[in-house]
Amino acid sequence: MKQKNLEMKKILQELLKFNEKYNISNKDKNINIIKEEMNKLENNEFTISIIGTMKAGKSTFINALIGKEVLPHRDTPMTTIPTKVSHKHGNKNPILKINDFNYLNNLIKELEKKSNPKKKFEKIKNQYKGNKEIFEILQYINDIFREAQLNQIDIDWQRYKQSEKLPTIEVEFFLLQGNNNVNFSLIDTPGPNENNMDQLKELSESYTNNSSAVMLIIDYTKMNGKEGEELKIQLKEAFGLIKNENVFLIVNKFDEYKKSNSQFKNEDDLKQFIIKNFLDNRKNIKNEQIFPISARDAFYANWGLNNLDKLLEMQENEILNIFIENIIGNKRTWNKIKNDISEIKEYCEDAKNESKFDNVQKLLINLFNESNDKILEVSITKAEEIFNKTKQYLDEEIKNYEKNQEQLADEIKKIKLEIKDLKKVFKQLKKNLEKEIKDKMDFLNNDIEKLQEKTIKEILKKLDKTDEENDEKIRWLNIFFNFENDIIIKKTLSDKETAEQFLENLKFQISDLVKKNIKNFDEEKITSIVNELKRNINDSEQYKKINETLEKLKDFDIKINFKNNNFLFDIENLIDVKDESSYRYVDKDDWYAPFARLFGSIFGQDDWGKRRVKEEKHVIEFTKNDLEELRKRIKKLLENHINERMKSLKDEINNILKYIEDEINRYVKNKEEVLKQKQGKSEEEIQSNIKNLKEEKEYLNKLKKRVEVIKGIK
Ligand SMILES: Nc1nc2c(ncn2[C@@H]2O[C@H](COP(=O)(O)OP(=O)(O)O)[C@@H](O)[C@H]2O)c(=O)[nH]1
Ligand SMILES: [Mg+2]
Repeated sequence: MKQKNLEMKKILQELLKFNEKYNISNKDKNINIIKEEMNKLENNEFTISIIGTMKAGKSTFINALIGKEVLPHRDTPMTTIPTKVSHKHGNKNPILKINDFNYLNNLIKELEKKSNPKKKFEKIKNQYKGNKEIFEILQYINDIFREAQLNQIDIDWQRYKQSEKLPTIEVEFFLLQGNNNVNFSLIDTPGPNENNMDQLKELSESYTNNSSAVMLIIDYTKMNGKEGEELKIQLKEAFGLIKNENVFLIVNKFDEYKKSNSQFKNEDDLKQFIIKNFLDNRKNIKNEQIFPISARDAFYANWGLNNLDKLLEMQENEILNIFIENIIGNKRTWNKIKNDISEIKEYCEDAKNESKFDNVQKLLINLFNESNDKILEVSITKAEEIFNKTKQYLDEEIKNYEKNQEQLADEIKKIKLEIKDLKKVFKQLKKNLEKEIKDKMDFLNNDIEKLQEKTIKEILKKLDKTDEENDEKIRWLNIFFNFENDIIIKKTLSDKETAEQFLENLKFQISDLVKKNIKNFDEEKITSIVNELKRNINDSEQYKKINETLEKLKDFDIKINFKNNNFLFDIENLIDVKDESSYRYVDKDDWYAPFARLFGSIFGQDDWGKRRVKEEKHVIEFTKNDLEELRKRIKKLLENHINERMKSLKDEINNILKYIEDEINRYVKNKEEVLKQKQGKSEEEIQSNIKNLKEEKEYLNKLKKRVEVIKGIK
């Protein structure tokens, strides 16, 4: 292999690695192309795809080029599977190699199983010799494929994407005699209308795409109307597959030009017509790439020239008849000249000239001479296309990763902000609640005095009622404002037990009153404060925000419960039963007693005629001082009670805050964990990915530069 080719093959090898490794667009196709190109470089293989509509004369054209009848033409059945024809130095007699015969034999086996009625098929060998055998076997292979399709047997068309799997005829091309430095091949592909199978179309496209050059055979007689439209599409497709300069248009059957009035003035007129009508004025297709020829006349003229000495003895046969008809003109002329070899030779040479086939032959020889460069050139073109795709892929991947990186930074920022926000919002909530509790407390403290007075009033009212039974009938209300003796209640009882009972009752009533008032206070004030607090928490912006983030708080019910605190209002030591004893003088019952009393009054002795009697009294007294003391005690009790309530309210609120804080902390911790991961691992990952891709791109650029060097060496 030449140095340049070797280097190019190495580059392709590297490009192949890229395409195997990454998801580059049309990856599979790229891989196939690279492998084909490597193959061609390795084997110095130059391939020309012959494409064209059915019956345009492809096979005839190939036969004419080779100078031998190696492909079935005339009215033989259509081609289904492409056939490769390779120039092989020294092979005068064509050899058909079926490299894929194992696969075909398996297909045959399946066909035998499926066919109904049972059919026996001949096995296929790996090699056949001579025109007759080759024609037969190619036809047979076509039959097999057709039958397989009819019997719904799956055909693995993909395998034929590797051109070495195609049936290959090896024969020495007349024009290339003696040359063996290039593996020069033509591929006869089925026309698009020869078989409707998409797979076949795909196959043909893949060959066209991988060829060093393409010769598109156009039927001169079918350039108008519906056929012309089809041709237009075909041309467009062909030019999409291969560089313009490597496409050659062969306008076949140009012998028909003379036979009828043509729409074209001359050849140039025809060429212009093609460029204008079929190629949308493609500027870079030159006149020189269009060849009006007659493949049939060229073939038979050559055949005649090659068989001049045998013609005399030749029995009448099909080929001779066609020769006579097309080259000589008719049987009559033939009969006149058939003994004059030089005359026949002249006819042949005239026909050959008129067929304009020389131009195509020159083209073939040129292509052959340039084939080494062309192989390299095509591989460079293909490589450049794939380079671009690969670069595009790498660029996009880098862009994606960079976008990822940006997104990640954004996300990190968001999380950090969220954490900060949440903490701030919570702090605000806490502060608000604390302030609110303090306000409520102040508010309640204001209530203490009112409650105290209210309670006192009620107690006094009660005392007043008690008073009604009092002997001394002290109207307390008057006294309240203008106390006489500072005594509000005074009850004197002679019986101790009754007195104590009275006092007990009084104590109970006062305590009960205080209790009742505190209970009411709890129910009205404290409950409403708790409810208000609850509402305020729920409605607060902060709570809503926290709730939104945590989700969890949704089902969290704010409960503020108070323990029932039992208390006894104690008025011991405030009012007591005081025991008093006194003496009284009562008249004696003695007979002298009245006299004694009389004398006593004269002498100023009160106790004469009387006796002293001791009397027990039990007094209950409630004074103004006692009232003050009671007021103080009530106040103290209220204060204690409210403090206790507020303390437990604070505790409850703190519990709530603690719960929220715990949830926030848990959430923040999770987020921080995520953050750590994102900041650490993923960022690192992305960065290393970007770095790798950039290195890959750099390497790709180096490879591309190596291609530039090869290009420069020419
Ligand atoms: N008039 C004329 N007929 C041709 C020429 N070349 C081929 N044909 C005829 O066109 C038909 C199809 O030829 P063939 O080579 O089998 O076409 P393919 O289907 O494209 O391979 C045959 O009958 C040929 O004899 C030509 O140059 N002039
Ligand atoms: Mg054909």
